[in-house]
Parts: sequence; C-alpha cells; structure tokens
Amino acid sequence: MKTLTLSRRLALIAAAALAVTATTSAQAADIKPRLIRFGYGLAENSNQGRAVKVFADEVQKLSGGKMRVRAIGGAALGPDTQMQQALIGGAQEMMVGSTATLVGIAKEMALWDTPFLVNNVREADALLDGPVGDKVRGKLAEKGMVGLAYWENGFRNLTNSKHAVTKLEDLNGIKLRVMQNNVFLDSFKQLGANAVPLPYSELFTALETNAVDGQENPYNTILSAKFYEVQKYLTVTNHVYSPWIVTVSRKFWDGLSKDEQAVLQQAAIKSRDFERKDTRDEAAKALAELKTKGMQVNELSAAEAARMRDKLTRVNAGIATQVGMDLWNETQGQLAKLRAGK
Ligand code: TK8
Repeated sequence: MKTLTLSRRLALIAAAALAVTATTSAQAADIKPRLIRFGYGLAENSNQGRAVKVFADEVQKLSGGKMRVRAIGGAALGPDTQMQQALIGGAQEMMVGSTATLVGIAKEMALWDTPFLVNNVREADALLDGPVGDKVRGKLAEKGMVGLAYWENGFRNLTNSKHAVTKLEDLNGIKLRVMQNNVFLDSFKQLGANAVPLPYSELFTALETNAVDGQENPYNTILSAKFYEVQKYLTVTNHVYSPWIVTVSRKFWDGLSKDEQAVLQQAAIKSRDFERKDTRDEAAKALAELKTKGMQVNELSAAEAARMRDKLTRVNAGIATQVGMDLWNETQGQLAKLRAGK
C-alpha cells in the first residue's frame, strides 16, 4: 500500500533526522546547496509568519547553511490553491496553508472540516500527529505533494459588520465568506447564512468594500490580519478546529537526498512545536486585545450554541461518505479512546 509505505518512510526519515544532528555534522551529510521558495498566505507578523521563520532558521542550521529557505508571505505567490498547483508542477518548493483548500486534491482532507470534531487542542494534536493524521497527509503523495507536519490554525470564530449574532436567525442574510471548500459552504448554508467561497488573499478587501459582511477565522488571524478594522462583531462559536499543513513539492522532494529530506522533516516538526505554543499563547490573549481594538464580543447561550451545533453537524454524514467510512470510524474510535483517558 502506497500510503502506508510513505508514512513509514516519513517515520524513518524523522529517525534519520535525529541521527543527522546527533552523530554526524551537516558538513559530512549528503547535502547540496538548495534554494527553497516557501509561500504562505498570512502576514509576516502573524503566527504563521513567525513559524515559517523558525522553519527557515532551522533548515539553515541543520544543513550547515547549504539549504536556504526564501520565505514569501502575504499570499505574494498567490492564494493557497495556486501555490498548491505550483508545488505539484514543481515551480515552487514548499508552502503552508489550510487543509481546507486541499480537499479538491485529496478528498480525505475534508475530515478536518468536520464541525466540532475535537473538543480541545489535546484531542487535535493526538489526532493530527497520530495514525489518522498520518493517513490523511499520506494521501497527498500520490497527488504530487508531500505533507510534512500539521500546524495549528485554530478554533474558528465568527465575525461580521452587521449586527451581533446571538441566535441562529441572526445569520439570515449575512453574506459570509467561507474557505473554498464544499463542507464550509454547506455548513454555513445550513446556518442560514449567504455563504460565499473566496480565497483568503481576497478576504480583507472583500470585507473592507462590504462585498461580504462577515468571515470566520481563529482569534490569531482576526488580530494579525487586522479584521477588527472592518468587522465590529465577534461571536465565540469555536465551530471547527482548523489545521494548517506544511507541504513540499513531490517533484522537488524526490530529487533530494535522504539527509536533505531529513533536514526538512526535522525542521517541520521543530517549527510545528514552536508554532502550536506561540499560537496558543497568542490566542489566550487575543480576545482581550480584540476588545481593546473596538470589537464587540459575545458568547452564545447554551441553548443557541446547541441549536447551531445541531445544524452544523448535519453535514457530518456527507463528510463521512467523502472521506470513507473506514477513516471516519477510525477517527471516532481514536477520539472515544482519548475521551475515555486511554
Ligand atoms: C491562509 C488561510 C487561512 C484560512 C482561511 O492562507 O482561508 O480563512 O484560515 O489561514 O489558510
């Protein structure tokens, strides 16, 4: 089985990565000068931008300065979907972006779009870094991309410029930008919003010009993208945990030596660990900061949260079919074990 082989191979690479630093110097390893163009969508001054910098520094360090990462943020290389095609074609080496925009390439990625799939980051980490996460990212290999690690985008929350959303009906008629992905489109249609798919790179302008009224993203992004300048109301919904994924062009990857692959794999893990901590620290303070920036924040009553949850989880059956019942059941099984404390 192709995918199993790949995840086993990635595990071996991770082990080899430790060996590179532990026993041999980067100089002795099989590493050539390489330039890696690494694209991402958020601003340099964001949790995404900070972690890309950690990745770049780590690659430089582990390769003894031979492998260099040119980080290009702010969607300067295009929206996520365009960068994905550039990776597949070999015109760009690496990127980090939302798993949600990969669903057209690997349908199993839709698993991460399941509303309320995980209750907390402990469950998210266990699922993403465990066999389920490995299986899903393994699906990219046959499509021309190699998934190295999941980073945290985070729990998503709703903002808009019209009025406070305190009950389900408040979403009626709100023109809401969603990621380019059918699960998100269906989810927010279920809630009664007028959902419009748009790339992230066009989002700020769309909000500013009132082409759309609202959007949903983690607190970190609402802050770093300055959405508070064009959005008045924030509703704490935590409706889905959204991962980012660090990917490499398969064409580029296949031309690398084992040592070079190990450098990238190890740097992806190191930056992941940095990124999750940084994101969580920032998220813990972000809500208070968004309030000082003038946003009006409201929680949902238990009854309204339950109504929303009920509507949103109506898309689950469709997701299960899309990702396959085996993967769906394995996911639910692992979550049940985690929740039982096993
Ligand atoms: C950044 C996007 C962003 C995502 C979105 O490229 O599109 O709303 O949350 O983080 O991937």
